[in-house]
Amino acid sequence: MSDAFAVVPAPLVVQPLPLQPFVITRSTIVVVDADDDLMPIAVLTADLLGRVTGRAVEIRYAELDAAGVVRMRLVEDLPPGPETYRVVVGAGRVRLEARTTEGLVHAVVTLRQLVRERPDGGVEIDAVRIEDSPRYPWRGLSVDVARHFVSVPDLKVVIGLMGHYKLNVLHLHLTDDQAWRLDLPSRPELVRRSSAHSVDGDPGGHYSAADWDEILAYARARAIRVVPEIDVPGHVNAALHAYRELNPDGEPAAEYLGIDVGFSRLSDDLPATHEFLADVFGDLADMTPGGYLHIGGDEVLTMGHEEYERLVRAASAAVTAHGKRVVAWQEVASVPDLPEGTVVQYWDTRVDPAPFVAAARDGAQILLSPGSRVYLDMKYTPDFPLGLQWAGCVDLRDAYDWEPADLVAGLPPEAVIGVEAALWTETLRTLEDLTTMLLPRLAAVAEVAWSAPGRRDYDDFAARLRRHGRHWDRMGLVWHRSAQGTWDD
Ligand code: TNX
Repeated sequence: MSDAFAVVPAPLVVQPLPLQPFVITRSTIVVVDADDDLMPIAVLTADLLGRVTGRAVEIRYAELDAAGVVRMRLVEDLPPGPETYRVVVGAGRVRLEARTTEGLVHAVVTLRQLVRERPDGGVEIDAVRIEDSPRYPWRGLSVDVARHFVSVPDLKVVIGLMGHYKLNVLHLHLTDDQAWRLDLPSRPELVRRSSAHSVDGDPGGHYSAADWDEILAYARARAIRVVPEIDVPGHVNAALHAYRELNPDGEPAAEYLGIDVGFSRLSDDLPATHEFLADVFGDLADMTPGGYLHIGGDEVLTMGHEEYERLVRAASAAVTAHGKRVVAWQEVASVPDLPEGTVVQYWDTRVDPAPFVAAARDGAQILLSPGSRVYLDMKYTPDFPLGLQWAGCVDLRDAYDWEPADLVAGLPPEAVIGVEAALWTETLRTLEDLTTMLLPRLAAVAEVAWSAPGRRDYDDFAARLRRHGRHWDRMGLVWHRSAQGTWDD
């Protein structure tokens, strides 16, 4: 694929057409069927074209199919798949078509990546027909807003980047030893006592119910679902600090702002623990339109296995009681009889995957987040100023050059529901830090999750990504010019 069609992730079919480019001018308009669900997408499109041309672009309803029109509509004559879409550019028209609004959002994103600025300052799109559909239905990014708080405006930048690379699941790690970041009506002390700080005493914060709705709406407009995580039964010091009755001695735990893991825990034999689990997952279910809640389950180093099993069961039951499905880190694979449809998230490539493979054979769905590939909090290179290194260094090519179906020996490929990158924030304080770690690697993970193996080639990817570097610069984003990429000077 040439740089002219620098779409990332690589679409299934890109067919250049022998027609004149579509030139975006003052008279370009967006035309859409009179359908309430389509209007937000039409607005997104008009906004995008407006930014490119520097003037407002009009939206009109249906009827006309004239020249200079970007026409978007829902259609049925597409290959199967809920996210399938088609973009056809040529003969003075652009057609964006999909079966669902999610598909249409993908079409708009692809269109945006196709827009080229000519040397004379004009803006055009080369004639092309693109038909596209993702490999995996779950293409995620997990963001740790507990270790360092991420404000709503900063989170929107991250969500915007996710949308630009067709990622569709934002997993928010909302609680940990250091802090609790979402206000829950039944447990007001959580954010009141445990959200003021971040790691090292840096400033903290939390999301109010109104902030939460804003995040959900911003994500939904970009075809992104939110999967919130409350991490139990370990990583709970913030809760033990806020509610004294969760501690066996009845004394509130001290605030913790370091970056050690594995020391805090709930106690199965305290009745308060079970009330707490029912309350927090009940509130979370009420506040979350999506079908999944993440219960954590990772790195509980101070508890016997039986107690761990009982607490994972209790948390899972609190989730399923509200009609939601459970997501949990790979450690829960050791718990027998997980609820039907549980998603188990693989992360630690250092441990024996046998229990994990067994859980998959038993029907669990598998989400792949191998630390050595998609932990975007790992350093790019040993001397990189930000990030950790426990899973090794992850440079651009490491994030790109792996095959999900071959990652874990013995894992049935059909059990894999998708791929999720993770951004832990022990060392990340600012939006610039976040974007430095995300870009360019997020684009690599997105292509692994979206594009079929036969469509993936590192050199081709790196060539396409060059144009994305220009785009990030234009957006004023701080990013890392990995030595493994090819960038403008
Ligand atoms: C492991 S991944 C953790 C997190 C850390 C991360 C740092 C996982 C389930 N647990 O608590 O933040 O490593 O890379």
